[in-house]
Amino acid sequence: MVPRRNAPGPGYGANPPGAKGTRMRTSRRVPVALLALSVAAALGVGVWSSATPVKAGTAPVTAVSTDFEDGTTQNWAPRSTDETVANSPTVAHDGTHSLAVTDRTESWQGPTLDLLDTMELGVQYTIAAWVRLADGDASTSARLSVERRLGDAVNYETVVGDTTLNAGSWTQMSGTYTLANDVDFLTVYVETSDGTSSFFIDDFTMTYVPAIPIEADIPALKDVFADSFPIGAAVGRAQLLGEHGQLLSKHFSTLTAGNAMKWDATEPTEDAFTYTDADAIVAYANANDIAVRGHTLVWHNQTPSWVFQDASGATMTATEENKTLLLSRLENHIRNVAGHYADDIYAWDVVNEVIDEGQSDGLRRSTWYTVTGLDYIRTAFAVAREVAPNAKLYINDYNTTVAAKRDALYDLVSQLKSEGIPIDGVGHQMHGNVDWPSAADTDAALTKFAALGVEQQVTEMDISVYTDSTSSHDTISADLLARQATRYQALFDVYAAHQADLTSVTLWGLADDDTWLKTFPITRLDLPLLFDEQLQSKPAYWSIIGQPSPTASTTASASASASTSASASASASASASGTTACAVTYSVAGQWPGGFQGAVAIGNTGTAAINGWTLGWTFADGQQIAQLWNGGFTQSGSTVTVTSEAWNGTIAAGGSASFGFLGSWDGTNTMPTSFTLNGQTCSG
Ligand code: 9MR
Repeated sequence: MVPRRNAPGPGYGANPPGAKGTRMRTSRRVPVALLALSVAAALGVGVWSSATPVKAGTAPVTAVSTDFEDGTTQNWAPRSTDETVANSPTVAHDGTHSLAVTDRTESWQGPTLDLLDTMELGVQYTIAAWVRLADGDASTSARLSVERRLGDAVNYETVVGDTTLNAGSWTQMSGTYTLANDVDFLTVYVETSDGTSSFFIDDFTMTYVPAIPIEADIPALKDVFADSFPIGAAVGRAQLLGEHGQLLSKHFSTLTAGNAMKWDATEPTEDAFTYTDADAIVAYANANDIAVRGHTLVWHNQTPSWVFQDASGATMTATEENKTLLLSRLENHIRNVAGHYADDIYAWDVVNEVIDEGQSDGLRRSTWYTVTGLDYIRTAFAVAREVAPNAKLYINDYNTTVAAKRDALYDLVSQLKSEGIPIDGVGHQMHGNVDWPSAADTDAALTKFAALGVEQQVTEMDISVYTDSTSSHDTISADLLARQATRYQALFDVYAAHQADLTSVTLWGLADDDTWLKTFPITRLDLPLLFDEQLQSKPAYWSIIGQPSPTASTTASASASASTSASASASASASASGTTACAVTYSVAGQWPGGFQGAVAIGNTGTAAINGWTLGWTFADGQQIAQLWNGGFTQSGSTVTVTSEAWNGTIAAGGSASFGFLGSWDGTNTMPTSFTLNGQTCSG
């Protein structure tokens, strides 16, 4: 695949390392925990999955660590009966031992570790290992993957793509993985890309950062934009689980399957259709009243190679016979996939990225085009309309803010519409960055297509923090996040001005913990979405809903309460001057040796709104709060004072506000039962 770029912006084109390949998908079986979470999400109820660790916080927790210093293989085993896996004192990354794999006869052979009882569903793990070739072996590359099975269905998922190993030195391989499918077999393994060199691994770790609950009290995006357009996110199965699922159902009224409906996922081999992940996503959407965009029926990427092979297995050339074969495969694919989801999908990206403004006719020279001309587009729309008559049919592309690109797309859509091809809408992907595109160019794109009488959608929006393809930061500064917020706001202002033409705006991802921009155009830290890696709201979120980001006010309220903490806490515990109508629910959401997570809801049982709140209580057993969300807090001795944030200070009569925290305990963890609200005892 040839990376391409004709304009500023992050750019993309090739499959990034770690992308899911054309592997077989499992048959569908929704685990009980997932069903429980879906139902809970549908009800808007926060629950802890039994499969999810109940701890929360920001420090990584080690789930597995093997350093081989005890002289054993620490449960690592060979993948086959050929190779030998043994503890070795020959070399070590740290200490004196490592694990050696020798006698390999195939490149896929290597050391493997059973994770079935260790890895939890829906938790994002960082998996890392140090790998080294035997002395004297020529440089080669290795990759680290997960093999998961359910019954007879086997999947191989790359966690760390091909990584060069140099003779005589250790290389760290590190990547993230979230188990999103039910399994009855689960292992991690290391193999080489080719060849059969012996190699060593050492200091393998599998860690995770415990989830923080989502912010339950911040405005839901789907409510904020209810009068403008549905708002969506692109997701995979991992985004349906736990806190991710809660975030998705709280904020979004439409979703797109980021990969699960593409050709490589739905028809990996000819006429064998698999919908495991896509069906799970659609079921979640239906259970949570979220509309589904279909993405995508025809693309030049993520299409298995068999599609473009002629009857003899050779790559297709432009002959009449091949054109007939390719169009019949296309028709069969769309008949099945769009037909399968005829009642579930309200809009399909029928064709994706067919424009190349560098060509004199503006048409991408994909195999689709070179073998069939424009007929693949005509066929795709005609068949989609026939089998999914209720779906809006879209042509989707990136860089429509670039004049030459949008003009080429406009000309194509005009021509096809004049031929009677059923194109209902134009999708603007809107992959941008902190400086690009401008509001003026975005306005020009939406204005141009309004004149064509088609619907429009923003289909894949994200805002990279980088403006080039080479920079890389270890941390992203607050300034950069503020610049990102400004860009988001500028573009959403344009969308709002065009809301009559726009039938949805979709972000290309749910939160910064999972975005294609972490591996494209290079592997680097990128944070392009509205929610951060812990699923908490970013300045970009606050900018598009038109409210000040509480990041600043959190600090302000924390320092303000710090300066008054002595008197505030005294009044909370000792000098409550009366009673006020409120009911506080305090619960321990999870507890483990030394730590716990608390959840507090303040109910206003009076008849007037509470405008700004300060809640106080006293811990009986020396518990200490370490971190608190949806409020500012101080703790003086055993007395705790929590103050509202800008966005959750008002509690309407009959309404409630809630916050959560992480704390430490020792011996006993008695829950407080009496509280003060704004200096008065909570009663009622
Ligand atoms: O988000 C998708 C990513 O996980 C895949 O690895 C990638 C590879 O083709 O495709 C990504 O989604 C693309 C979308 O389907 C079409 N427009 C560009 C998106 C980002 O590459």
